[in-house]
Amino acid sequence: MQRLFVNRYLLSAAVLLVFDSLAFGHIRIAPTESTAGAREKYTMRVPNEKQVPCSKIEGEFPSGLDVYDFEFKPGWKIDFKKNDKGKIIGATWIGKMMPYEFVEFGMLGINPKEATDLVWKFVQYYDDGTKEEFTGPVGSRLPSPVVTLKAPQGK
Ligand SMILES: [Cu+2]
Repeated sequence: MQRLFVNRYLLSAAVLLVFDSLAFGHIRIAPTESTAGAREKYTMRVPNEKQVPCSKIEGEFPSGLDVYDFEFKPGWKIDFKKNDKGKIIGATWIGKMMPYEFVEFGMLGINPKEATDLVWKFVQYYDDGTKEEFTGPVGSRLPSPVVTLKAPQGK
């Protein structure tokens, strides 16, 4: 009986880990592959992973990516962050996402001309004062979303 309980516990912990890292967990960017120099629509998927509302997401965009337009989401306000040349380098989304909800935010961008990796950084803020920083390397607990840019075909 004891043994059965332990095994079940381990199994569900393992299942949770797999689901968190593959299916539902974490802020993600899609697509994960695109073409250097191309225009692309990126979608940021933000799940609420806690039992309290989430009300703010801060994003820092990959260097070289030119994000020029944002999807309108009712109930959410977007503050842009610009550098001293007026280029948008990040944004903050402010709204309300309840437990068991997720929100997707679209962005239009122009990829850099070099075939490189686009590394996004996000910080998700919860109403209990906690935050999750998706700024780690690939394979870490809270990884930065990465988009791989391929060279255009025929070049
Ligand atoms: Cu997660």
